[in-house]
Amino acid sequence: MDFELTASMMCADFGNLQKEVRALEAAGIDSFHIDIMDGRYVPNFAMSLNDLKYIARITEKPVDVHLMIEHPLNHIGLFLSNLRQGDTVYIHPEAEYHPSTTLQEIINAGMIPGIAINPGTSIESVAEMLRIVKKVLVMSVNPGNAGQMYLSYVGEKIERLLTMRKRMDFMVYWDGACSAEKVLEFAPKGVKGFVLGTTLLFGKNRAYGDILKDIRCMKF
Ligand code: S6P
Ligand code: MG
Repeated sequence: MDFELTASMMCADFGNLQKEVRALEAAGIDSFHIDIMDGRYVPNFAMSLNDLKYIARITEKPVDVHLMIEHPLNHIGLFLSNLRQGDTVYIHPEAEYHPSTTLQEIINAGMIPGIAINPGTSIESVAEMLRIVKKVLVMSVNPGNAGQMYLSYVGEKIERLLTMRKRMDFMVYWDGACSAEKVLEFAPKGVKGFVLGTTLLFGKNRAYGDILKDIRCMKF
């Protein structure tokens, strides 16, 4: 089964960030997910520009930046200038007056454009953007915090996006409360990647390599 596993770095041990990155690389993680927050668009701060710079500098793996900030266009250059071609930037369309302009900036810089859609955001409200982006990050929890409960009404939206994807050129990614059961159910349906946080990867007292191996070896 071909799917990607991404580490949600806001859940990592910040006292040992370099060690965490190395351990996840050795465990076979596909990429690093960086949750940037401004305390306004979401009621939390989590990670910021310096965390992104540090992780992007010490790893060769792709980085995906999840911008949970108001008006990302105002600061997009700061983020883009610290990424490599092929890294991903997700914006939340409702945080921007002209999200298509911001997405175009991301494309012009050679990065992969993505939108993150909240549990309460309908597909209809982002329909045109599905023609611009390469990735759709479906939030299965409300944005802002790790360790929340899966919101089951999001499942139907994911199924609809997976059907639409066949006619368009985007891939669907999962963010929030991702368990092994969700990977088992949704990878075969076509979800391309899963962001792993406290539900499955961090704080488990198990080696990251064993956890990732168990996920990849499940009987799909
Ligand atoms: C939430 C953020 C996510 C979380 C991740 C945590 O605002 O975008 O990336 O960090 O979902 O995973 P978990 O398993 O703790 O919910
Ligand atoms: Mg995220």
